Amino acid sequence: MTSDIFKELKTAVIKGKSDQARSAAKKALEEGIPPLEVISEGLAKGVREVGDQFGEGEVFLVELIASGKAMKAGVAELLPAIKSSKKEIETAGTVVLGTVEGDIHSIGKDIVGTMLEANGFEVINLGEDVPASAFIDKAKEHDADIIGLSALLTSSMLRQQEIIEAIRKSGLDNVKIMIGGAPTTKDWAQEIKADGWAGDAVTAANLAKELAKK
Ligand code: B12
Repeated sequence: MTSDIFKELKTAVIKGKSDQARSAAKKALEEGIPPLEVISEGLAKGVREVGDQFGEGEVFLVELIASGKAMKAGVAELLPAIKSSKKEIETAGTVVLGTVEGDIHSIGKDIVGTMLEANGFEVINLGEDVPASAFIDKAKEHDADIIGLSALLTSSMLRQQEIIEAIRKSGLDNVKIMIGGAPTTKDWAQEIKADGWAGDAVTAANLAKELAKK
């Protein structure tokens, strides 16, 4: 049953069991569940629960790390399936994507990157802890249409603001900037003068399509 597999995925992440997360993700795909649903209804529910428990001081960092690894292992099993759902043949544009300086969270950003690729974008994924200069240099080098800034820490949200200011001053006049990450909001995006915000990977791909057209 679908609810059983979602429970299995969630439990694997909560317990920090990478092998179980991987095999449950594989099983879910074999059962025909769309990969993004496997993430949102299974793996992500587990990692959020552990994140909340960590925030409340109920679990330690070592458990958060194990859950992060299990989430990443499960997602890695699903990314090829997301990518192969590629809808458009012509390139929709180029996106330079990264998690901002001071922040090493990668999972959500990588899901967004894969979803963008599935929607015809060329994605230059700069990884994590990325300074303003790297976003600017790579966007110039690849003549990017969009820069995507991910932040999962409240402290690194401020880096998003600084990086946007640096991009605006760099002469990259036509590049659009989109931001995301769990603590960010549409209001925050407006406040720091980003061109757009999205709360999940599907919305991020739709937003990117709109921004690339402008
Ligand atoms: C897994 C995890 C980790 C893993 C990360 C593994 C990895 N490779 O990414 C590890 C264990 C390494 C980790 C480390 C830390 N973490 Co942590 N972590 C989490 C956790 C539990 C889940 C994050 C996640 O992967 N979510 C699942 C994905 C799918 O969701 P997402 O990231 O939100 O992404 C989606 C959207 O936001 C959006 N999106 C994301 N990026 C982008 C970008 C763009 C451009 C767009 C448009 C959209 C978009 O689309 C994505 C897909 O749907 C969160 C809790 C939470 N609720 O977020 C804490 C959390 C973010 N971590 C926290 C903390 C404190 C830390 C540490 C500082 C702990 C420590 N003491 O060392 C360190 C960070 C060190 C650093 N300098 O960065 C706090 C932050 C608190 C705060 N107020 O800032 C949280 C909220 C936990 C908590 N409740 O306390 N963490």
